[in-house]
Amino acid sequence: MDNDIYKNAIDRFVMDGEPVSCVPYGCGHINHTFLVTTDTGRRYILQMLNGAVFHDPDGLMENVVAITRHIAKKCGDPRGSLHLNPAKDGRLYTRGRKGNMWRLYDFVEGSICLQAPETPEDFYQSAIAFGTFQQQLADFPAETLHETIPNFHNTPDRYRIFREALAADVRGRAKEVGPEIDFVLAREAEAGTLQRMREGGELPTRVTHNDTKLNNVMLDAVTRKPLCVIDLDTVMPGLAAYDFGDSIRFGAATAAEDEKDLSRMEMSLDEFETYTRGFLTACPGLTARERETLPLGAKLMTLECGVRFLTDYLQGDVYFSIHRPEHNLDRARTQFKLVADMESKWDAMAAVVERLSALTV
Ligand code: ADP
Ligand code: GN1
Ligand code: MG
Repeated sequence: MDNDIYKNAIDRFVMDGEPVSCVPYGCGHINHTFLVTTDTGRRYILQMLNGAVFHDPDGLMENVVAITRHIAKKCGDPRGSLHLNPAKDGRLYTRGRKGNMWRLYDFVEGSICLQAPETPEDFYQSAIAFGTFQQQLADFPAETLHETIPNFHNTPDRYRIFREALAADVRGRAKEVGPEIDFVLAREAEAGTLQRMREGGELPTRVTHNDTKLNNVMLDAVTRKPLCVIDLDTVMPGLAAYDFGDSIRFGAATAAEDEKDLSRMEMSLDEFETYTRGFLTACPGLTARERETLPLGAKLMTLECGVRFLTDYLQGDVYFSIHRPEHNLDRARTQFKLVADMESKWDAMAAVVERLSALTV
C-alpha cells in the first residue's frame, strides 16, 4: 500500500501538538493502522477502515461510540475503553481524498498487545478481558446495534460462499487444493450446528465481539492484567461460543496462524483449560447449554475461519491482507490442522469444560 495515503487524512483531525511521524502499525488483516506521534509526545492510532469489508461506516461508528461509552461508565480506569477523537468537522470519522474512511483513537499507553501468549497467565488474562467485555455488555440493548457484517458467524452461509467460489474458480486454483476442499465438505453438516441452535432459540443471543484474537486485547505492560478490548468493528449480537471459540482458535494454537510447518500446529489442551477457566470466571452468567457448546465454538470458529481463508484463496485474495502469494492457503491449512487436532482431543475438551463448569457455577 502507498504509505503516504494517510497524509491528507491526518490534517483532518485535532491533535495535541503537530504530528511528527506516522508509521504503519500492528498485524491486523483488515484495516490499515498507523501510529501517529506529535511534537508533544502524544501518540494516536490512525485507522483507515476497509471500505470493501465495512459498507456502513456510520452504523459501525455508532456501534463503537455506544459500546465504548457503555463500558467506560462501568470501569474506573480511563484506559478501560477505547477513546475516539473526532475530526475537525466534529464527525467521528472523515473521508480521505480517495473516499476512504479514517478515524483516530488515543493510543493505549503503557500497554502490550501480543501475537501469542508469552505465558499461560497472559492467555488467562485475555480470557478475563473477553469474558468481562461480554459481561459488561450483558445489559446493552443488542437490538440497537447495526449489523456491520451480516451473517458474520453464520457458518452455513460461509459454506455457501465457499461453494460459489469453488464453482467460479476464477484463478484456476481449485485443482491445487483438493485435500483442503474435501476436508471442508466432509464437515459441512456439523458446521451448521451452532447456527441451527441459534435459530432454534436454544442459545441466548448476547452482545459479542466476534473477533477475539489475542491481538485485540491490550494488557497493562507492568501488571499484564487486561486494560481494554479493541477492534470493535464486528461487535454485534451473537453467541458466547463465537467469542470463546475464536480465542481458542488463535491463542491456544501452538504455532502462528500462517505457520507453514504444519507439524508445529496443535491445539494445546493446557491452554484450552487456562482460557476456559478465565472465561467462565469472568462470565458467570452463561447457561448450562452455552457452557456445553464452548468446545463446539472452538471447533466451528476454527473451521469457519479456515473456510474463509480457503474461499479468499480461491477468489484471488480479495479480502484478507496477504504478505506472500500462498498466504491464505497457508492460513487455511493451519486452521484445518487445528480442527483435526481438536477432533482428536474432543472428549478431553468436553471434560475440561464440564469439570470447570462444576467449579465455577
Ligand atoms: P484490524 O481490524 O486490522 O485487526 P485493529 O483495530 O485490531 O485492526 O488494530 C491493529 C493493531 O493495532 C492491534 O492489534 C494493536 O496492536 C494496534 N492498536 C489498535 N488500536 C490501538 C490503540 N488504541 N492503542 C494501541 N494500539 C492499538
Ligand atoms: C480478521 O481484523 P482482524 O485481523 O483482527 C477478520 C476475522 C478473522 C481474522 C483471522 C472483520 O481479523 O474475522 O477471524 O482476521 N476480521 C474481519 O485472523 O473479517
Ligand atoms: Mg485486530
